[in-house]
Amino acid sequence: MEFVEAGINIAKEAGTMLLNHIDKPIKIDQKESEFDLVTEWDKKIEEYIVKEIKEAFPDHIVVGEEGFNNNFKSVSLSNLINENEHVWVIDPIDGTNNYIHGLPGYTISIAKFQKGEIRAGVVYSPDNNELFSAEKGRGAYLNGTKINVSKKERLEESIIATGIPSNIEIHRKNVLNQINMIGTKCRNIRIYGSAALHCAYTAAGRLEAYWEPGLNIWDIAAGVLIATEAGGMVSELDGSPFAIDFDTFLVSNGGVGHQIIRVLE
Ligand code: LIP
Repeated sequence: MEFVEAGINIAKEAGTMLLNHIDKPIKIDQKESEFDLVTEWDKKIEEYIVKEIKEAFPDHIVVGEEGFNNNFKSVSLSNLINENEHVWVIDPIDGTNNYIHGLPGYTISIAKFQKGEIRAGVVYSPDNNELFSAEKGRGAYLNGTKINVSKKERLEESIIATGIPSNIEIHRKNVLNQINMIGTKCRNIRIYGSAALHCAYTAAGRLEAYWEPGLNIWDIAAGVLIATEAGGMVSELDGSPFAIDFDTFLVSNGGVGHQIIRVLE
């Protein structure tokens, strides 16, 4: 309980900081390419979250998208997460492009692992004050009310989300081909621009599934727990089990996920 509560309080405060600056000029830098951006607020929010976690739990390890503990050198990220008792994995702004463009749908994502297992997860969407949370074995919640994945079983009645990766050569081309295959079989496709939000919306039964290749663990760790605690299923796109060093990612309400795997085979 103390981990999810800490995550909720930190995410809410971070969300308020983001809302207070959304209409002000912000400094933007490139990461790998001009399609892959980071703002001063990604860095400031990460610093804030790391400081709060370290103050509350001084012996815990924190890994953040924007670089905190993010140069794994000799130890891979999955080893780091699997071999340590307490590891937090955070994305200060998932959906940075939405934040830069003044669009809704950016989120703060905070996950707490214990020896490689995701035990607590929080995804906060500040612009509409929606907070999704879960603790292992205790269900998933939206603003304190229990949520469940949808019961739809046919692609034809399903809204499926995907994401457009910043890596053009491999991942973006794959997704565009996959949209061709899935998009002709489902009710419609959505792209909100935040992996964490897509997982949370699947957990809440708003989407039937979400897939994307080329993500990082900080994009989806909290969302994975929230979705599975809501009754959802996570795997790779070929149906193989989800692991911390995953390559492709699929979260669904279960039934629709199996159909997506078959369509993409
Ligand atoms: C982004 C995602 C987005 C996805 C991009 C990227 P960032 O994360 O959540 O949905 O399509 O591949 O990873 O960079 O905004 O934290």
